[in-house]
Amino acid sequence: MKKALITGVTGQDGSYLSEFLLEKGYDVHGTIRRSSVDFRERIAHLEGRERFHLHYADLSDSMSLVKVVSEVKPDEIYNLAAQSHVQVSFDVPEFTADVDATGVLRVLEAVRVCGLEKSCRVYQASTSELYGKVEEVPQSETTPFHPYSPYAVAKQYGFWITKEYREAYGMFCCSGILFNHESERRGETFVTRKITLAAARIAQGKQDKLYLGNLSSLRDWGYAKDYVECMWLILQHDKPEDFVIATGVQHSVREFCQLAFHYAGIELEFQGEGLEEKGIDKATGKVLVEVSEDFYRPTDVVNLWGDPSKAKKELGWNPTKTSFDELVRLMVDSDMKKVAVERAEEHIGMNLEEYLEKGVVK
Ligand code: NAP
Ligand code: F7E
Repeated sequence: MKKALITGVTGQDGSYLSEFLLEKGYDVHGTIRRSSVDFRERIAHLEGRERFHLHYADLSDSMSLVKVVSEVKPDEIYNLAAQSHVQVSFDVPEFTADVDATGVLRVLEAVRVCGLEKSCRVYQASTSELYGKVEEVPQSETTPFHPYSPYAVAKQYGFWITKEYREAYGMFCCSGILFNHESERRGETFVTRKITLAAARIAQGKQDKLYLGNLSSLRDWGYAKDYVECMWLILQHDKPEDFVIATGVQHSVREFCQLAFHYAGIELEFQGEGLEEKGIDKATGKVLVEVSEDFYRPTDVVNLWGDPSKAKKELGWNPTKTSFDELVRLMVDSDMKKVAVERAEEHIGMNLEEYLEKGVVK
């Protein structure tokens, strides 16, 4: 039975990867951080399973990493842990560098200190943010990097140190250069989830308006569940190499917003430009989306579009398993249910007849 160690197991990708590897028969070990509140929602359904184990470790604490690597002796490590929010990285740049840059070095060194450099394969969660102020469209493995945020600069170190350990020590360590991938489990402050949750709340009368930043920003959005398969494929490949993982299809934040509201039953029309642009409900004329400077970044990456040809050809991966429309729909459906449950809970004092009569749950 193969053993995998996942750092960042409580995150969006960590939870899907755990499910994927358990399904493949792996013994799955994940690292978690101590927190005053419980952030294990995404993996709660896996806790207690025979082949699923949790360990405390932090990417800023090398000893904790050495300890977990020496205890588990994994065949594969998936280093997913990171301060992953680009806008937040402008507020906490030093912390971001410690975790997203030096943290990668700590994981690689832990493997060496434990004498596992010949047996343990390492996947590094790299990012399309490395292309930043893009120098080529679409972006592939040969496109030059131009990181454009403290997050991207830290991740660029992670990318290069992974390559360095591969070349210097012959380790099987690779980076997946993943473009944005989303899901029902996406953190609520990333733009897609912020939109689908707001669309669901507005449609059910729980929110009046949604404030966003740059509506013209372009992204190549895929489904996280499809992308974790690729992380695994990269480590099963016959040679250690880096891969771009993307759908090859690009949309704007505005388009995402329009489609999400459509699936929530509201047809939006955008009028105006820049800070004055507004998303208006065609049926009622009400302004539901406004632009706020608060969500603009000092430097923003505005044109990400990936070329997944290499992953398609060499890993046999299908980049369009879940289409953009399907992704938006499944996120909206999930948030419509979540909001309906929240509303039902608020009415918990009601008797069932009254409850159904008032149409609380549709
Ligand atoms: P996420 O939901 O934000 O999860 C990040 C995980 O890292 C969480 O489990 C978090 O733990 C953990 N973590 C944060 N700081 C840590 C530290 N100091 N020590 C140990 N663990 C720490 O991110 P995601 O979307 O799943 O992304 C996974 C990885 O892929 C990240 O490295 C991200 O930068 C990268 N990536 C993501 C995308 C994307 O579109 N999702 C694209 C390209 C690359 P807590 O739960 O305790 O906070
Ligand atoms: O922003 C614009 C924003 O925060 C996408 C991380 O997983 O993917 C993610 O980083 C775009 C940006 O993701 C709002 O300016 C407009 O241009 O959803 P996001 P991100 O920055 O692309 C990459 C690949 C990673 O590696 C990261 O870990 O949307 N935008 N209005 C907004 N963004 C947010 N968050 N909130 C807004 O209100």
